[in-house]
Amino acid sequence: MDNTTEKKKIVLSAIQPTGTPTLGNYLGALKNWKNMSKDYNCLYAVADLHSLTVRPEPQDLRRRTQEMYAILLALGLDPQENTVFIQSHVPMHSELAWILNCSTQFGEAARMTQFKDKSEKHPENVNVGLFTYPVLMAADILLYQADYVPIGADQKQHLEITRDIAERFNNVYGNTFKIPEPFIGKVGACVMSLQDPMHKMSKSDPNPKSYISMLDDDNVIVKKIKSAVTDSEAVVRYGEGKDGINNLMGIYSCCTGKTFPEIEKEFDGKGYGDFKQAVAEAVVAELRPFKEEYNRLINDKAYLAECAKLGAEKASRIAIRTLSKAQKKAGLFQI
Ligand code: ATP
Ligand code: LTN
Repeated sequence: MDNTTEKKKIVLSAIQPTGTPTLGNYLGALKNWKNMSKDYNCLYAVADLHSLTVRPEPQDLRRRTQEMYAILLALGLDPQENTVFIQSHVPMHSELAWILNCSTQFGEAARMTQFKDKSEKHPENVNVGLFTYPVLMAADILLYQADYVPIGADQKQHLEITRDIAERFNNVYGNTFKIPEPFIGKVGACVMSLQDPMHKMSKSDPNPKSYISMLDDDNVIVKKIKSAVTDSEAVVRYGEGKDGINNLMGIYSCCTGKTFPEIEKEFDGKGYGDFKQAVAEAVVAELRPFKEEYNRLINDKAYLAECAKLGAEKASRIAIRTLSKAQKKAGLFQI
């Protein structure tokens, strides 16, 4: 590590291998990961342990973890410059999570909206992992003394509990963890479903027309955007009651860099047909280089394994330092 790398602020984020990421994951999180990779010392993980909470088929989990790893590299992340790894390859995550469990109150974990939503949606499998999910996430972040955590707006509450857990541990045992800040991009913070723009676009939505997958073919992207729910006003402007158009404007803005007033001007006097065509073309152009790189990488399993090994080694070197510090502070007898 040279001096410049050492001085850079630390960024950590992770994504679960629960399916191909959507345009929402991309604009809300992954695009920022790539943008931050030049200016910060970045660590990015595939959160495979987190996804065990939804009990995936073992062969699906294995395949999806590899696919998600290839997706991260296909964003243009350099595995030498950045640390790109698979969470379960660094055992310190689970070890620190246990210690942090003991600094987390039952009541504060029970207040997490994601826990409440997921247990309501899947009453047949409300496992304890789902409950302590944010504590494992706190371990992911605190192990690397991260300064910033790029996430979509839906993960903000988990960042807040991470900060609370870290502050509590620091107060009880002495300064151990850096208190991380969330990094939430403005426009892509929450991309909404194309079919129900009151709800976020989600890769686990049963209706595939509601989301654009990052690996959808160009013609599928065009079709999905053309059938996106809008309103009957037929004027491209940002406003109340225009959730569908607001969402498409957000997507278009993220892909082209144009501001909302610029977009309104561009489509002044034009209908939704023209607007949707332009949004579709912008999304297709945005995802094309990524898709090409992904198709190349997914066929090179040896290269992926080599990068994952390097990532795990680099991550472990940092993680072991913080874990030992926390163990020592908490009074675990060390030899
Ligand atoms: P699932 O639908 O399987 O629960 P998800 O699509 O919400 O998953 P995650 O793996 O939980 O995706 O999230 C990965 C990252 O993408 C997180 O930082 C999250 O905040 C962000 N993200 C997820 N959905 C959106 C969205 N619709 N808009 C913006 N960001 C999003
Ligand atoms: N819970 C996050 C994924 C995640 C994460 C993290 C994000 C796991 N560990 C650490 C940021 C930092 C999610 O579902 N989006």
